[in-house]
Amino acid sequence: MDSRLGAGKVTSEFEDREVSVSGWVQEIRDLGKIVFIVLRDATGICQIKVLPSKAGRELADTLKSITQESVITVRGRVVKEPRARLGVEIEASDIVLLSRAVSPLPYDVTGKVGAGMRARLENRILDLRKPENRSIFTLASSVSRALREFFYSEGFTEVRTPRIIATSTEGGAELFEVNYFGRPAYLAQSPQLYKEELVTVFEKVFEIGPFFRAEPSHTGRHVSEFTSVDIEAAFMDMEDVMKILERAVSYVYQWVLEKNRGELKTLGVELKPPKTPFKRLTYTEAVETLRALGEKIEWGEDFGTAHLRALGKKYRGFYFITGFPAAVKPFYIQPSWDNPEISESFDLMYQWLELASGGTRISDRGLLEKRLAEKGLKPESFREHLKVYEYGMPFHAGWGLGFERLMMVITRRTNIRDVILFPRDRFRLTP
Ligand code: AMO
Repeated sequence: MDSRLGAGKVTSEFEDREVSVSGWVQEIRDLGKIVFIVLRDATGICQIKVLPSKAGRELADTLKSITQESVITVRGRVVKEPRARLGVEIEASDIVLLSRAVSPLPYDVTGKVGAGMRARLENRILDLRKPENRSIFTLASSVSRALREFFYSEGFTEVRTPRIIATSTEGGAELFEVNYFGRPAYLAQSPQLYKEELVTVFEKVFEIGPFFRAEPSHTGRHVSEFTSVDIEAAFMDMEDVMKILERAVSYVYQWVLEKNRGELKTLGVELKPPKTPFKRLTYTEAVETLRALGEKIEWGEDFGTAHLRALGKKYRGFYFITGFPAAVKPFYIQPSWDNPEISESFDLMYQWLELASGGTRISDRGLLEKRLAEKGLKPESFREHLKVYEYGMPFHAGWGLGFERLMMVITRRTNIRDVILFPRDRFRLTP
């Protein structure tokens, strides 16, 4: 049994009691007659007081070896101290130094010395100990739990699809090749084809997991390894799954507003639940808006960063862009029935940031083969997938939401690396 008391739990409730706390030394101040230690663990911080005159020789020696970020166990009595944050502190009778940290540390954990992204990532494990960074990832854990709860409440089954695959789904250029026992294989860019196949078994599936893109662009919103939140549902079309996406986002906001007030406060974020339904705008309307704003764009072009920035200035909050040209969407998206130039597709945006994309899928094998050929892909490479269309394929739809992009919106961070524990990009493979 762990008999430790959490540092953040040391309150007046424990006054006059003997307690034991373990954690990291955030700060140590030696004032001669008195030594103060700020001790931190996962639950928060507490103040420790040591009076060297009262302490024995052994404790006095231990004190001398304690450095910032060392791990210690403190035993002592909780006493009233109006100047301490929680109105009490621990008067230590015994301290055990469990693990001594180097001094000086290569990185300032207190945040008193500012650090750029590069220095932060080079020292990521120390950087993550800062309260605001811990809060980001406590929130991320809460958001992934909220998403799971939401999907279960809507009758979805969680699935796990392969990360090592034989053919590309989202475009060949962004594929990482791996040597698979001497033959080429790839890291999955998304669970796309598998999740579509699985609707023939479970009808409604979701997956939250890492996917890989050999992103050549070095931006604040692209990384080589990201987390995708995917759904796919049989007997649904794009409108149906857009509504699910709205509900999912609202559910997450409500969840964190209820459960993560402390983290939001640490991050200085005032979160307001988004209003639903989200605004819907067609691709054609977006092009017209961009032209009216003086941007150059031809109908049929995909949006570049400048276009997205311009749209983001005009449309605040969450909104959908629907009906993209079939040419800019992947082969599995259903072309519109009344105009095959456009497709049954959508992106969910937050200002200028694309958060998710999805659509109604092609459920007819002949059309899927035709679209593959039109995209310059070999139907032969998709033999396994095409086979499934012979075994009873209902109409279906789904989407993929970038988990980290949603976290950027919730935490108001503009660099995706802020919301990834150990980000991977073109220039970063460690730590
Ligand atoms: P798409 O390629 O648009 O669609 O990806 C879905 C969402 O995933 C996020 N995302 C990324 N996040 C960080 N770094 C990256 N390199 C990166 N690439 C993508 C974005 C994006 O909106 N299979 C389809 C989805 C579907 O139709 O169900 C797909 O992968 O937030």
